[in-house]
Amino acid sequence: ISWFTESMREGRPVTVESRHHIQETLAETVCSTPAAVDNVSQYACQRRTTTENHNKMFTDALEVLAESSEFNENEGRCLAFRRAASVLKSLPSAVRSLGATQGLPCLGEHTEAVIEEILQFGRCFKVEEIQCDERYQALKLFTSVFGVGPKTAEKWYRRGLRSFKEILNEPAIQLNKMQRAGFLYYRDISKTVSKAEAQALRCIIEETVHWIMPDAILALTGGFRRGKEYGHDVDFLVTTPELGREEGLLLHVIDRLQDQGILLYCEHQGTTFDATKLPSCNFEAMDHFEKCFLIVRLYEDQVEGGLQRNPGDSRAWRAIRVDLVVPPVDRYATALLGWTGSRQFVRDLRRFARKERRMLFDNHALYDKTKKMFLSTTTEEDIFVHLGLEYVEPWQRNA
Ligand code: DCT
Ligand code: MG
Repeated sequence: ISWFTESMREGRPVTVESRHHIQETLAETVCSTPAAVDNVSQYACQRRTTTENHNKMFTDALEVLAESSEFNENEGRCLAFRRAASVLKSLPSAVRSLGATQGLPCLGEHTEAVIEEILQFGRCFKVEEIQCDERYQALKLFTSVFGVGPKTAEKWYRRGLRSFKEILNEPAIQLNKMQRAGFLYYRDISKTVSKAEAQALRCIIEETVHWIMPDAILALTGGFRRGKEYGHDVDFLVTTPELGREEGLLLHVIDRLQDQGILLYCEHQGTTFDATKLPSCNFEAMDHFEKCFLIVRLYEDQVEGGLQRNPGDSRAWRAIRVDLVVPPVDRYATALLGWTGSRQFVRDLRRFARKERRMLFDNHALYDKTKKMFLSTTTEEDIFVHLGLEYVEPWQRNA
């Protein structure tokens, strides 16, 4: 989402709070059902969202609508549905009547209509229509391949391609290395990764990193740090206690994984980090730290309780997607916060910083525009303190 479109969207008169106050008051007087929760913030970083989602029926539907908007390049709509879903995920109980949503932020008329329909019929017809749509189905299928984004998927769809078989049999299509790996290991990496599998990978990465540098710092990030049971990949942050000693470490780790014969795919990106640059306003842009996107072989006997298997699969291993990111140690806290996610939580941290505090925040730094200076951030807690926010534990960041 570009800074421009986000600002445009947020440019509407900011009487939101007063409107919500009126809506809440109305809800209390008009409806017999009390408002679900008082004072829910419009910012995910001011809400606590565990993995327990009491409103999955609604959020799943909104997720389909968000995804479909994304495929149609309607970023505003996509974000609006994602924000609404995120608010519902934070609620301590299931929404049982439309009255219970009164006063909640970020629920637009489309979302209200979806909730109403699901409450009444147990399903949303618009969502079902999208799920039956040929283009949606094709784009969803194509973007499920590692290395295939919405642009490539759209290009293939426009060529009239509808299945993997058609793509792989089309001589004019040149897959890049990442996409070739994506197809090659599709059955494994399109399957979720369990907590036990993530833990096993942590042991492998830890052993490898510490074999090279015994005092290196390693953290499991992403969804698993937030306490999720399943994920689509396993994300790690690696750094060294002394600034500068991280240089060359990642290439060494990659070599070592290669020597162990467990590296199935590797794309390494060198650092483009520039300490003088202000934090970026573009949330979608990838950060500048050195990193690698891997596909790693994980064996049955390395996982407590064994691997998750596809039916009829007799192999003793499966392939898993792993990301390793190497920030310099003085950027460790901002990188950790960014890579722990969730995307919606971090997106709102950045929006909150900009709009409420005149600060810029991204995976590299926190900058105060009023004081015209970078703020020192050694721990995640420091960042919350600078932003004047209550600390939110990783397991409460599942926005
Ligand atoms: N992230 C980031 N910059 C990117 C991509 C991701 O800062 N270019 C952050 C946002 C969330 C976190 O890193 C991990 O990303 P994912 O693995 O995509 O998300 P996840 O929450 O771990 O979800 P999943 O459980 O599906 O892996
Ligand atoms: Mg992840």
